[in-house]
Amino acid sequence: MQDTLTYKILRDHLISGSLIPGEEITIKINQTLTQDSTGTMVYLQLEAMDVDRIQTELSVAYIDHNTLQTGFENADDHAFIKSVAMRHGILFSKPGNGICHQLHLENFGIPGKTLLGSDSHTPTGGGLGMIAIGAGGLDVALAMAQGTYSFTVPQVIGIKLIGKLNPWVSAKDVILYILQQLTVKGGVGKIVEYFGDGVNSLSVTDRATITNMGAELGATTSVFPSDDNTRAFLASQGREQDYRPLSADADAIYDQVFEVDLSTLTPMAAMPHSPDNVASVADIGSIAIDQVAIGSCTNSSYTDLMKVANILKDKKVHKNVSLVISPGSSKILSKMAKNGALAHMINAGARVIECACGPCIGMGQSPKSEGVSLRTFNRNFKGRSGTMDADVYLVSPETAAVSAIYGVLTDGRQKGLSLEPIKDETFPSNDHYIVYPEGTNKENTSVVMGPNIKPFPLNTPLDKQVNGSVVLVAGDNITTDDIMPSNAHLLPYRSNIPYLSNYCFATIDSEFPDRCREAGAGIIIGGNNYGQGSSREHAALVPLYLGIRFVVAKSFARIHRSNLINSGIIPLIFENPEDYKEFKLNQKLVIENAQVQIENPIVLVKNQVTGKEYKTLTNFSELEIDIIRAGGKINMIKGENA
Ligand code: MIC
Ligand code: SF4
Repeated sequence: MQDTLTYKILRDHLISGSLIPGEEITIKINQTLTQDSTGTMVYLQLEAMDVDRIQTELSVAYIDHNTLQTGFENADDHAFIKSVAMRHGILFSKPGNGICHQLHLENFGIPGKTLLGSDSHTPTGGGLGMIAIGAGGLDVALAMAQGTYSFTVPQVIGIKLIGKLNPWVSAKDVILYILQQLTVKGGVGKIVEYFGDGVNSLSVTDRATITNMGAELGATTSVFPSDDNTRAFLASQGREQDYRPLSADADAIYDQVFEVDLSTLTPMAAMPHSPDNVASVADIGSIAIDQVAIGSCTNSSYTDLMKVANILKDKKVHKNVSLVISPGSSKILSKMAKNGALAHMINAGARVIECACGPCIGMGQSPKSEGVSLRTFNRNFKGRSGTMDADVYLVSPETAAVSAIYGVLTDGRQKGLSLEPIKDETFPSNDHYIVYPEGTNKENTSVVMGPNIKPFPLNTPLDKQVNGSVVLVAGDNITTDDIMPSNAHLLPYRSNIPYLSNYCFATIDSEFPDRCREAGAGIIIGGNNYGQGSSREHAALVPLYLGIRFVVAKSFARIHRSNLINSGIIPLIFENPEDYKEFKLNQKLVIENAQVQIENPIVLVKNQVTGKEYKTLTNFSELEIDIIRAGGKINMIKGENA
């Protein structure tokens, strides 16, 4: 058949459409996951859909982002999510259990199954041979309600791994190298599939580090074969029965092939402020550091943290460095408490914090002013750490740990330290953090709503004429952290769009919200890869609340484009990217005859003063046209059910 693994799994789940790149397909979704910072919107939307029981085989609501609880807001959100989970048959993972992606890998992921998650790093599940896709909350709510997901068939990039990694070089360096080569837009419209002999040398958690950060390539997802290492991982979690071998056909045809010789890689770092701004640690040199943060869904596995503990054993964290460690799961923390690894960390002078996202999303541990922080995380966008002028470098756990000892960015290979091999372990199952919805249902459980939970905004059906003023001209690679910043102050308001609207684009243009209010109807002009990063649909719902009608950009990131469409905001692409230069603040633009134009491959955007028309590309599927016409997906569903 010459089939890629990607197409084999997609074909197994295909409900409608053809597996041809660019075509829209609908697939069956076996599992979903949500986390709390996107979860409140998901569950408000699920309630709005008026379903009884979910249609997936398994759905889990994790609490891992907003665990600081500086006021009642986070705890109210947790109670709300739990109440909806119990009503619909969804498992609830309590705060403290760990980070959703690590937990899903350990407890629920199954090779060959599909997973849709309201978090952009859902592709972590690809390390187990799943097709695991990140999506906006509304798409995940729909997947729970209907058991399906529709999307455009991506191309498949085959990354052939050969050779074996050398000591002090690890999975993080592999994906940093790939990011250096392919950039943060290199994976847009693509699925990245790994194959070749080098795959065998990587454990499931190594693979999961790589698929996790495939999100930073902009890829729809990334996937590894399921093999003996997969069986061993599942067995270590007491789930060997979930194993099934999976791989591409030997003569599989990829749309593009890229080879990486693992034996040639060296320790790498992504420099401020983008995950693709990558250089080797040796080339960057021994810059002084103030903070080291180890953890996040990228690098908080048992093996990663054991490597860190072994490096720290009998050593001392440098006097100028604050070392923070957040383990990925309660199982990992419990194991390290038993085997003494935790003591090595504490004795070295580390600050061990809760099993949660924590500093990765700016929930505490912000570096000092102009501080330099080395992090094992996946994103180093400006300001994401909570300190606008901090410099964040992304590195592997090995590089982070050895650098914490020396106080400067350090290539571990040059220090003559030996690395102890990590013994395989088994993990006794502990589901004491999981609340099962047994015995509960819609009739006997009510929704618990705290005062900070406000209704989400709804658009109106597409007008004949869509007009507004340009309220922002943004550059390339605008992230969803730019559009709707997240930090310890703002995350408690993820269920309160009116409050969040005061901070939209706050780090780029503090006058943006007022300008939108004054304009009444606004238009955003964007550069390349507009909306990269997180899956937060707040980056569409907040602009909707502020009156944004359409966005014209050179190109869009996948999840954000879908979130805009789901909110009824029209994403248009410049046919001629040079036109971008002609747009200025406060220009009045219009799409005339919008209801008809929207069906065409080209929509004309007219400057109302000069009369000049600009050609923009739509690339909309039939479903997307219907959603935009209805003024968003919820309106479309309501219309269908009326
Ligand atoms: C992130 O890493 O940016 C987040 C926070 O996990 C987001 C989700 C969110 O914004 O709540 C993501 O990656 O989708
Ligand atoms: Fe959490 Fe960070 Fe992973 Fe997002 S990237 S899910 S904030 S650990």
